[in-house]
Amino acid sequence: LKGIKDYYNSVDYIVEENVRRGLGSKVAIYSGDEQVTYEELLKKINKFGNALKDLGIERENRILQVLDDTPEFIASFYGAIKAGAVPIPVNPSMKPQDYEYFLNHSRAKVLLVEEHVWNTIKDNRERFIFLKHVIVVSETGYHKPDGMDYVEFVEPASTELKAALTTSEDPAFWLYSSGSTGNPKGVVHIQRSMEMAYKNYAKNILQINENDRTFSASKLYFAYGLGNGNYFPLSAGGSTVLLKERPTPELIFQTIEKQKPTIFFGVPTLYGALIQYVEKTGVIPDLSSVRVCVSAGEALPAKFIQRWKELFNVDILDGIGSTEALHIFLSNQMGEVKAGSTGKVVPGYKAKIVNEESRPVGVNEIGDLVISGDSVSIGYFCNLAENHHKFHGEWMYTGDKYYQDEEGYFWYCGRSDDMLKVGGIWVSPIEIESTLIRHEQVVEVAVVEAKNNNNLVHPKAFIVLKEGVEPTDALKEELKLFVKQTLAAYKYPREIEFISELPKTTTGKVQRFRLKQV
Ligand code: 3SK
Repeated sequence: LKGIKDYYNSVDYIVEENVRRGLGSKVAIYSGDEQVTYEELLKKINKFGNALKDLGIERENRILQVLDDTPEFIASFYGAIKAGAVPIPVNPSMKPQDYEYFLNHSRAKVLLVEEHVWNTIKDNRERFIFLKHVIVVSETGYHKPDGMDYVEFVEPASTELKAALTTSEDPAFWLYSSGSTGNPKGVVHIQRSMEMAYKNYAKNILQINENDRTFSASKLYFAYGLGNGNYFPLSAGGSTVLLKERPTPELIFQTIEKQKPTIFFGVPTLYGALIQYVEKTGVIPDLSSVRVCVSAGEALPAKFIQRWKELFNVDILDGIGSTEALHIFLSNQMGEVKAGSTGKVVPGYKAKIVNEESRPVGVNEIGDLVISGDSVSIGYFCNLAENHHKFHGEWMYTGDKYYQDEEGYFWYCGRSDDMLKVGGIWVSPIEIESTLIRHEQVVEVAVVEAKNNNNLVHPKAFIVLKEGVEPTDALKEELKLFVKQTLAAYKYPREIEFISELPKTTTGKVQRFRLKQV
């Protein structure tokens, strides 16, 4: 056919290939007491894709997916992609006005939504100006005129579906990137992105294979969780363990002991909470099934890596990725962990650190991290200004400040806009934070820029203390001294404020911009 080159649909690579190579009866998804084999998953995918087509949905039409981590999430995500439509998974714990933004900004024609979320937004339906159909996922069945029940929607559809004639560069799905300021941006990913992120990171770094069973505490709507708990294990012919509920330490340990995953994925705050939970209860859960753990989202304090190893005898590989890159592009590697660093470039990506003139900086010099690779987004939907800012030819500005040491390891110094210039010298808030976090009374800390009476910049630390510790002035002085003894004196926090918790995004990143306004 003229106009169609290198026909490719990602569902073929990620799911169908497993059935072709004889893994049809293998369990692909463990979800509570439910198990879904590859054959069953493919049927569910085909039914959802056909049901969308029966509804009149055409290729490139967008579907907003507001779902918990369940087999329906995975089946509808791939069903839409196979039919040529474009699913957009978003967080099911947002506020009603956020869904209005996602629906209107994406022009989604279909909303696929958990009943508990739909109940909070259905009264505003006339404000969703492009929305045509609502499909509700409900435990008891949804029988109201304002939406179709998911089970009844897919029930009459055929289990056979021929994939849409997409190419490797057709849009496959979007994710919304929250960023630290401004409205969320619609990050467009193409059909080949998932295969590329899988090969680059999951195969090269995690050496994932069909014997692996992954468990991600980070949810599937998040780029990190989407790889960890969906297209990584499925592309490998392995299995995924899904947790529908909010991942508390107790539930996470119970799930690991019950479902016996081989790879566990979390974020730094969660590892901190899991360690605290074990120290508080005095019970060490059985993590012997887990061969490797992964952390991303923000820099993992070295003390968490050491403590985790003491408790469970397993390494945590720290890396950094982004919604725009789809997954991790810098990472520590097995047997080569430099605690506190973000490791080296993941094979398949290129990375460099540049100055304000976009020229590479020298060893140990801080600059902007830019990367390039085949899983990187083709751009933000309808956002020329941000596209110009972010994407320069093959290179993408990550917005992170880094330096690279003599051995090629990358060291995170904060977001480009979080860096402080104290007395004309760049200071990384992360460096001060990772010093303070080593103090035994400190649980969490965030450092931001503050100004003195002369409008001069200095570091200010917001600190969450261990339960029961008195927040005294004497302790503030002790903490200042603690930093002065470890770092160059100009880096110590001139101000300290004790706080009960740090403001965070829904994916667990500290929102330093909110602390700057305090
Ligand atoms: O925040 C990260 O480090 C990350 C990692 C993998 C995929 C997506 C993100 C945002």
